[in-house]
Amino acid sequence: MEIKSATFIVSNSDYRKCPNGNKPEYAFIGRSNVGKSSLINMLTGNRKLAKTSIRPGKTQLINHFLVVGEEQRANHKEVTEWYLVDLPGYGYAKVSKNARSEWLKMIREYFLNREQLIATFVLIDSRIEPQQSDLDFVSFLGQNGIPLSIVFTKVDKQNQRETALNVNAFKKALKEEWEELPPIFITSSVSGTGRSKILNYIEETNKRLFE
Ligand SMILES: Nc1nc2c(ncn2[C@@H]2O[C@H](COP(=O)(O)OP(=O)(O)OP(=O)(O)O)[C@@H](O)[C@H]2O)c(=O)[nH]1
Ligand SMILES: [Mg+2]
Repeated sequence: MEIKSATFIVSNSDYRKCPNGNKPEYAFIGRSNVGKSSLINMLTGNRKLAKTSIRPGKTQLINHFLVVGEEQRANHKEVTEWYLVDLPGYGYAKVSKNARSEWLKMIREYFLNREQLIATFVLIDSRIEPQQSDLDFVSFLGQNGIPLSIVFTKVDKQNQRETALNVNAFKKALKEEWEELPPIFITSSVSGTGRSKILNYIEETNKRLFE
């Protein structure tokens, strides 16, 4: 997969106002500050595409970015168009209770109703042990039949052994509820770790959709 371009299209507070049409979309969700917007920038190779911040609570709406990619098929190259969708974080403690429940409602409605949603990346901070809010969100997606994969973020901030400990603890927690584990990616938006694996996964998914 080669990214030809990535462009901001629109921000919304309501899934009903998100772009029409049948382009597939891939959503990024996780606790505030986990690195969702940074990962979108890393994948598209554009540091300025999605707004990031050292302070949690930066992304407050549903943001659609249109990506034009060139993908390798059996004997030709194919240009494909799809969306990356940046979302606010869940479990962000520093906004008012009211704002938090509005965000959560907006997010849940998006996931439950958005027909163009093909797959969801649930981002988990690789530096910390399993958090209940993350396990709860994975359960919500799983119980509603929404395809997901897990993306561990910020692995540049520690050594591989520490990452492996947290990844394994999270897998163990997932296995208590699920028979089969989702795809798992290990990433750093600083070093670019995991970029080609995620883009390959999107390419493979697109291939099935566009053929
Ligand atoms: N070292 C390092 N820092 C990262 C990485 N990913 C994100 N960050 C930093 O973490 C902070 C939060 O990143 P964002 O991408 O804004 O996080 P977010 O999940 O979009 O946060 P909200 O929009 O607030 O929900 C920023 O200061 C980023 O620079 C990473 O892979 N490595
Ligand atoms: Mg963000």
